Amino acid sequence: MRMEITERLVDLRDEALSKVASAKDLEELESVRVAYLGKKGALTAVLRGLGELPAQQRPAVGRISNEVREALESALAERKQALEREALERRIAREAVDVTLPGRQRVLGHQHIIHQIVDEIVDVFVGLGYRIAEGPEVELDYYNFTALNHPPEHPARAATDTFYVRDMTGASSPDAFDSEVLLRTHTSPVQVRVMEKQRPPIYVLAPGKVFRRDVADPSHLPQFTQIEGLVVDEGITFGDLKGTLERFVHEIFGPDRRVRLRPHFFPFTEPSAEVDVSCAMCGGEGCRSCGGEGWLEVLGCGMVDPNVFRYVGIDPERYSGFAFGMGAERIAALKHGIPDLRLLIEGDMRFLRQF
Ligand code: 2U9
Repeated sequence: MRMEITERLVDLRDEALSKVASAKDLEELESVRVAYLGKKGALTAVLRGLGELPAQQRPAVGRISNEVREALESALAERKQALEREALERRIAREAVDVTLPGRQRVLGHQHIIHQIVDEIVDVFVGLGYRIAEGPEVELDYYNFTALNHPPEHPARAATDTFYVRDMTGASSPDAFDSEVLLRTHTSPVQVRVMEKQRPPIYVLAPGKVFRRDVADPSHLPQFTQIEGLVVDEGITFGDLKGTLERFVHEIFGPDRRVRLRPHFFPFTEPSAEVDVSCAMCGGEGCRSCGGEGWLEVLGCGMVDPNVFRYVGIDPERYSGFAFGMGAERIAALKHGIPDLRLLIEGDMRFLRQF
């Protein structure tokens, strides 16, 4: 009986120790522990049976039992430690950061080409002492047309050319016409508002969005960015206007470009002119890039019409002034050789990231 139980204990020990040694992870190790030392474990069952042994055999068998249990417990503890260390090493290897690797390149964003050109132009005029003025994009007919000397039947007022927000036509009041609400078609109303509030000398630049009922094509956009300038002071002449525009052209397009003025008509200026800059490709000879003309149209300008001064209560006998206007998209297109204004607003990064 004693031999039998001793052999059984030794067999159990060998079997358990080999299972401990081959346990692949902590979970498997725990099931080995439960299988031998748990409440219903094989070794526990043997130890429970000790009480049935004859009294003189108990000490010797008890000692062997304890040795087997201790051997198993210490093998379990040792294997547990080894498995935990392996798990930790695997985790460290998995989470390791190679600080010698080069950093990931981040794509840097940049200002849109339209805003770049607006900033460049603003800088030129701020350098000449102008202030920047802003006003509402949703305007009254009075500021957009009437105070700018547009007669009631002027074609630009037509609903086919201008976006009307609230149509007051047919309202009973005699000045209902002037209170129509529209999307401004130029930034000129900004300068009208400046002149209403401020006495000369006035040197302002008004950049901002404007809206016209045009279908987009290579040279037109229904919404674009206008930059207008206005100077009102004593003794301002057409020569001041020409000198200012030459300075602008040389700063934006380069000192070698020449400037030419052609007579034109605008309701708010008299005399008025369109301004051309000599073609960068042929220098004025005429080539394919300027359509054989030698010149490219960049902006419009003129001396402020005395009627405009009367609307805002500035004395045209004492003061004179000049004004000019340009489309920022058109300036950007001329400067960078962009063949179609629509490219500027389509948001195609393959195009935009070039600037
Ligand atoms: C006030 C008085 C006069 C602004 C002016 C132009 C000439 C002009 C066009 C250029 C291309 C519009 O963007 S465009 O289509 N503008 O040619 N603008 S003079 O004259 C003013 C402005 C405000 C009080």
